[in-house]
Amino acid sequence: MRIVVPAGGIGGARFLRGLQRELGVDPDSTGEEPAITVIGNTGDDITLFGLRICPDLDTVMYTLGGGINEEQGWGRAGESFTVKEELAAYGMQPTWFGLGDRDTATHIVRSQMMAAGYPLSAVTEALCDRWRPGVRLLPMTDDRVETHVIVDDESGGRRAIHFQEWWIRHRAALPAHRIVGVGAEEAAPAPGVLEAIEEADAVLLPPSNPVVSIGSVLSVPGVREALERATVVGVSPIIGGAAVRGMADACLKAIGVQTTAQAVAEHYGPELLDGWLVDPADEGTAVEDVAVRSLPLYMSGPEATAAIARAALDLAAELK
Ligand code: GDP
Ligand code: FO1
Ligand code: CA
Repeated sequence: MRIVVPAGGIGGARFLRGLQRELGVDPDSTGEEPAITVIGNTGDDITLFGLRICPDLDTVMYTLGGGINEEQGWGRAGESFTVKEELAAYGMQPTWFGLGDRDTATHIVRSQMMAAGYPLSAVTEALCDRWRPGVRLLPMTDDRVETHVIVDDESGGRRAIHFQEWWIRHRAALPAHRIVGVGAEEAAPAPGVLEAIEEADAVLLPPSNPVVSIGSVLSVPGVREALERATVVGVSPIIGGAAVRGMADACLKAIGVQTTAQAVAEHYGPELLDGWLVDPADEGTAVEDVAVRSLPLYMSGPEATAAIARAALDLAAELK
C-alpha cells in the first residue's frame, strides 16, 4: 500500500501521526521503504539571519520524530530562546520570529548543506536520518518558492510581505488582498514527487491549510495534473463553518472562498477530489462528482485521528 500525503505543518503532521497509527507504522523501524510519502509545503520557508528555515518540513519531521512541542504544535520540545535574545540585544530584526536554540541547530545544518550545494530534498533526507519520522519526507520542490501576502501600506498603496510576517507578526489580521507564491511558476517538483503520486494507491489530503499549504503544493507545475490522475480523498480542515485551529479563514477570505467544508471542496474541485470527508456538523455538504462522507473530524487524540485516517483510506479504496 503506497500512500501520498501533501501536507502543511500542524494539521498535516497530526493527521500523519494518526495515519501511521492506523497502518501500524513503527516510526523507529529501519529497513523497509516507508509506505507513506509526504509532499511537504515549502511556501512558508524564509531566510532569517542567514538561516534557511522550513517550518512545515520541520513540523512534520519533529512531530513524527518525537521532538515537537506538543502544546504549541510547532518548534522543539524543551526549547530555549537565548540566541533570539542575543540577536535582539544587537538590535537585529526581525524580533517577531520565535527562533528557538534547539531549532536553530536544524537551520544551521540546512543552511550549511545548501551553501555547499545540496538541494533541499537531500538536506531534508539528511535531517530525517536523525529524526526517523517513518515517512519519506519530500519537499514539494527544490526551487525557492515563497508565499507573500499583498497588504495595504501606509501611503495608500499596496506592498507584499512574507507570509511569516503576516502570519506571526500580524496574526493574519491585516486584510490580505492577494496571496502569491513567488517563484511557483518557474518551480519544478522535487525528485520523486511525481513518481510517488503516479505510483500511489491513494493520495490523502490532510486537514491542512487549503490556501498556503495544500494550495502551495498544488501550485508547483505538474503536481496538480499528476494528482488529478490519482485517487484523492481530502479531509476537511473546516468544521462547522470555522477553521479548527489557527487563521485559515483569513487565507480563504483572501482568495474569495468561504470558510465552509462545501466551499473548500468546490475550490479543490471534482477534477482533483474523488472523495471528501466532512464533520457531522457539516452534513449536507454535496459536491457534484465527489463522494462525501461524514464522521467526527476533530483530531482530539491518537484514536480519533486514526479513525479519520481509516475513513480516508476506506473511501479511497472504494473509489479506486
Ligand atoms: P500549519 O502549517 O501549521 O498552518 O498547518 P496546516 O497547514 O497543516 O493546517 C492547519 C489547518 O488544519 C487549519 O486550516 C485548521 O483549520 C485545520 N485543523 C487543525 N486541527 C484540526 C482538526 O483537529 N481537525 C480538522 N478537521 N482540521 C484541523
Ligand atoms: N508560529 C508563531 O505563531 N510564532 C512564531 O514565532 C513561530 C516560529 C516558528 C519557528 C519555527 C517553525 O518551524 C515554526 C514557527 N512557527 C511560529 C509556526 C509557523 O509560523 C506557522 O505555523 C506555519 O508556517 C504556518 O503554516
Ligand atoms: Ca503551513
